[in-house]
Amino acid sequence: MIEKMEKLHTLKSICPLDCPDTCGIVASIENGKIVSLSGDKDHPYTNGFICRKMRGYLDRFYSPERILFPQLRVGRKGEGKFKRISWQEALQLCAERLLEVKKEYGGEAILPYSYAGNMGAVNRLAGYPLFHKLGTSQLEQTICSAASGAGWKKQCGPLAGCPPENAADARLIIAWGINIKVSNVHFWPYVRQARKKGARLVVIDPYRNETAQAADEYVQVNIGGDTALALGILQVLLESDGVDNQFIQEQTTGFADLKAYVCGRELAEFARISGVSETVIRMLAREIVKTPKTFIRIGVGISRNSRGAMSIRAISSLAAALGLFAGGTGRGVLLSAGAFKGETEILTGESLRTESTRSINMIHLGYALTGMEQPVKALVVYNSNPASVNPDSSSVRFGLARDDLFTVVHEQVMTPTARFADLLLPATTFLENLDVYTGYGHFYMGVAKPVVEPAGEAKSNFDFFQALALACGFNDATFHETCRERLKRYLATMGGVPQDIGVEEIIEGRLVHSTKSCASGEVLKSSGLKFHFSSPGYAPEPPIACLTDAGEFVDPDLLARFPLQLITPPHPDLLNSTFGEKYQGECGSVLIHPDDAARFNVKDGAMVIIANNRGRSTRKATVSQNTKKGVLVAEGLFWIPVEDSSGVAAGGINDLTSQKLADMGGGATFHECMVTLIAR
Ligand SMILES: Nc1nc2c(c(=O)[nH]1)N[C@H]1C(S)=C(S)[C@@H](COP(=O)(O)OP(=O)(O)OC[C@H]3O[C@@H](n4cnc5c(=O)[nH]c(N)nc54)[C@H](O)[C@@H]3O)O[C@H]1N2
Ligand SMILES: Nc1nc2c(c(=O)[nH]1)N[C@H]1C(S)=C(S)[C@@H](COP(=O)(O)OP(=O)(O)OC[C@H]3O[C@@H](n4cnc5c(=O)[nH]c(N)nc54)[C@H](O)[C@@H]3O)O[C@H]1N2
Ligand code: SF4
Ligand SMILES: [Mo]
Repeated sequence: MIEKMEKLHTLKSICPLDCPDTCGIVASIENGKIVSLSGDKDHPYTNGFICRKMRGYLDRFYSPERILFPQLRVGRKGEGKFKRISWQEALQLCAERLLEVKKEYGGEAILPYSYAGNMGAVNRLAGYPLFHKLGTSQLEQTICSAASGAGWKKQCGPLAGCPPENAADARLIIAWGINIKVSNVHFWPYVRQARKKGARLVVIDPYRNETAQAADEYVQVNIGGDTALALGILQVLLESDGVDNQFIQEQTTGFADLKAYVCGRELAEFARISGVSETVIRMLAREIVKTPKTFIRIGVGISRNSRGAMSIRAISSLAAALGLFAGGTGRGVLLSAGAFKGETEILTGESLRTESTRSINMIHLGYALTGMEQPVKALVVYNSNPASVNPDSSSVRFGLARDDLFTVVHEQVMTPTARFADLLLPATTFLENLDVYTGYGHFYMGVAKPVVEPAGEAKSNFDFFQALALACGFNDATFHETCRERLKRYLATMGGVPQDIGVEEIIEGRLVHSTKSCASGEVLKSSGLKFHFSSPGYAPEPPIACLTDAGEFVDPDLLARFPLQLITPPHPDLLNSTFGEKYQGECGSVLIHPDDAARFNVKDGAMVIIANNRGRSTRKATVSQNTKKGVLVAEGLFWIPVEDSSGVAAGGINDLTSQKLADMGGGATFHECMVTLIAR
């Protein structure tokens, strides 16, 4: 026993996943093996607990699915058959092929593809310097928050959100398009504390999600109907002088334009478009007026439709009319923290680029690999699993199956994308890496060091791309620096860090709280920043938050064939498609309203095909009043079943979603998808 105790020790780390909570994690290590992961008690926001996904992370870390060595494809594309090769061979082959493609077709024929599998700033962007040097096509990283970010920026400029901790003293918390109990679990304790003191939680969402089920009040809104709802509430507030006139006068511009628009329309129109009755809109406005301590937590999912950025613009305008940007006890509005910003050039090496090349929106990967002029000939994927997470994913698979495409995948486990690799390379996890992690749902930042040696021959993104750059014959200083050197250079430029905290201290594990949050009105005042209700810009973007068109939902050709709307929000046990390896063969369920189930002759618990003009996907039917008539809800990006139990080949849920873009920022429209049901 004593011997065992001596061998057990703990080391701190930080969760690398794309989750607003960015938790402090404690790894317990025994004889060189990690035996458990738990929440860091010293991290004020994590407060000692982590979600069940990450408590189970070691299953992934030590999984037989883990990729441990470089491998070369021997089977058909997508078959997933490989033979082991050495890193030296792999790097040489990779460098040769990329340089050949560049020589024959130009740098634009190479597409680097990455997203947020690893949120560490250095590793996330580690491929950029090499690809700038190579002069490849550039990737617009839009798949998650591009539309919401653009909408926020249009109204709020560089204003940060308010600290989530403020919510603990709120009397009214509004979860607007965010499933807190699933995708932001560390916000929930603040909700609980506030409710103990008498606060009410209102959830505004198209379906009664887990958070709505635990709320005091659930408001069922149409998908994309949030602008109408926010403006409807604002109209009622204006009628009863329920806005914060002092804040509007002192710290905003352009309110008169918005006021004229809102007061010039009928409440009935806002009710019809939002799907929320006039009575409920009035009730919400009354509740807000009587509780100045209101905190609005806005999700990102709300922006994944043709009116998505506008929804963010309208809700933030409502929040500004209420003066919530001034923060203060129990008050606030939070979409994304925006707490820290360093000089990205240090991470991306953009100045290495000597030729200007095309940009490809990552949402259009399927198109880029199939129909686009000037075809992509080499694809390098890291930090992402596009065969599962991209919209219209059958077009992605179709592209990945091309014999004339050279595909490199740097991955931790054998994902649906990895199966299509020509060259498959092993990636480390956060437990084997050095990096800095900044939260986007809170205002903390910290550095995590490796807690164990890399498994097998796995390399971090940083080490892989440094080695590949040298194999390509590039000799710039940046390709010779160590991860620690790059991290140090980056941290030295980080805005939001209090002046008395040094870089070495941060690298040694000091957790930093940002100086940038709108914690109180003083921060807003001292920064000299203002909220702009009317923000002139390029046409066709309207200067104020206003009603706009509903995209696919009003396309008569589609409505005639595919009468149901589908949304595909997160699942509690998956992080986008990460952890899919644990649920292979499972296709997940779909919520169907009883009236729709009756119409399409679907029985509860039966397998059902969801289909549209882009593809089809099989799920298990859950007939329930938790969604409304006409709206299907399929949680989770389960991996593509190669073949389901009855032998029907079908894709993942993203075979149904669209590559078309949201209203701003080039963001995705995952939650705007017309489908039909086929009973089986
Ligand atoms: N467990 C788990 N946690 C996650 C993730 C995960 O996959 N699993 N993903 C992570 C990532 S990358 C992100 S970006 C965040 C995303 O998390 P969120 O910001 O919460 O966004 P979504 O989950 O897409 O959607 C949240 C809610 O918005 C609702 N919604 C959809 N359309 C509309 C609309 O038009 N109006 C309104 N009012 N609501 C709408 C959905 O029904 C859903 O309940 O979560 C992160 N956390
Ligand atoms: N239908 C629908 N589709 C969606 C969404 C939705 O709500 N509905 N959500 C969208 C959103 S919000 C997002 S953010 C995207 C997410 O898209 P992705 O960022 O692709 O997310 P993941 O599915 O988590 O895949 C990340 C992959 O990176 C790998 N990885 C992790 N760490 C490392 C590393 O250090 N190095 C390398 N090389 N690989 C690593 C993981 O093993 C994993 O396979 O999906 C989007 N897709
Ligand atoms: S996924 Fe989110 S909640 Fe879970 S440990 Fe990571 S940061 Fe925390
Ligand atoms: Mo995301």
